[in-house]
Amino acid sequence: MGMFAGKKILVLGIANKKSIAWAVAESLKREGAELCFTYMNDAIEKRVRPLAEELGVSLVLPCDVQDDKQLDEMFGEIESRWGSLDGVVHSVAFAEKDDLSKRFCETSRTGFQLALDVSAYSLIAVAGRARSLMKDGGAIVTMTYLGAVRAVQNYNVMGVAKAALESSVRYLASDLGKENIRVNAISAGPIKTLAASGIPKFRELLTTFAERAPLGRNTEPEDVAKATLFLLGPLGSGVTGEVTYVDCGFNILGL
Ligand code: NAD
Ligand code: 0WE
Repeated sequence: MGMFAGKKILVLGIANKKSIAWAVAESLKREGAELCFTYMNDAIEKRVRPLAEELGVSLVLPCDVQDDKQLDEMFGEIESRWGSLDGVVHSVAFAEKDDLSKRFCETSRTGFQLALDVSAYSLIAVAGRARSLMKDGGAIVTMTYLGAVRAVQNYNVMGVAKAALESSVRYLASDLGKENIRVNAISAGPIKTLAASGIPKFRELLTTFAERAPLGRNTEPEDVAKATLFLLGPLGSGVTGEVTYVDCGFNILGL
């Protein structure tokens, strides 16, 4: 029997097979979980439906996290189809592309609002709704990056959004603990996904990272998936409000 047999898990943030959320979904399925996938628009729906089919996932719902109505409808649908929920994987982030290459001091008000809305507020919006379906308690895991706590060149407003996300993890953990709902984040090392495409010098970043990281290699989506299953499942029962680094040790280094 798998570690997630009979567990109902909502996965937000699959765009394609390179997505971190896809590696997490594959691992959850292997451990017997029942899954729900979401997509933000028609273009992503075209990619996500075949992936859901491949894993035998029949619950695939629209959800642009900037839209309260879509969030309400998605959780309404989960309630009528499943009646309860055990876990959420939140693997969503977005900022204006220009804001990840311009000078940070040129970040616009609207660019700031977009990045924080999609990448940080969405966790609060999701947790607030998932809560009422987690009748036997539950767990929520989100994805963050070192740029939340260090000034990483070009990460800019996304770093500010991830700082807000990591802080929200602590406040949500503090608030939802009484309902036996745990909330944690994984801080992953850089991985070549859709969200990394078009980032200036991302290849160089990966090369330098593998040279310097204590484990001498880059982070793989499977590394992140394993730690997500730990935090989401019974092995993580005593862990909440944490940011767990899954980055081959990169974050521990000084110069
Ligand atoms: P990805 O592009 O595969 O996933 C990002 C997802 O966010 C996509 O599925 C996209 O559809 C979704 N999304 C964007 N705007 C949305 C909206 N308004 N509503 C709903 N969904 C929306 O890339 P990824 O690298 O797998 O990113 C997943 C998470 O991991 C992100 O939070 C990212 O910040 C984080 N992360 C990535 C890396 C990396 O190097 N790739 C490292 C650390 C953390
Ligand atoms: O969180 C991320 C990426 C988030 C992201 C990526 C994009 C690219 C396409 C958010 N919004 C957009 N908008 C787009 O239009 N990562 C952790 C990956 C990443 O992005 C970087 C990094 C790393 C690592 C940007 C600059 C420097 C390092």
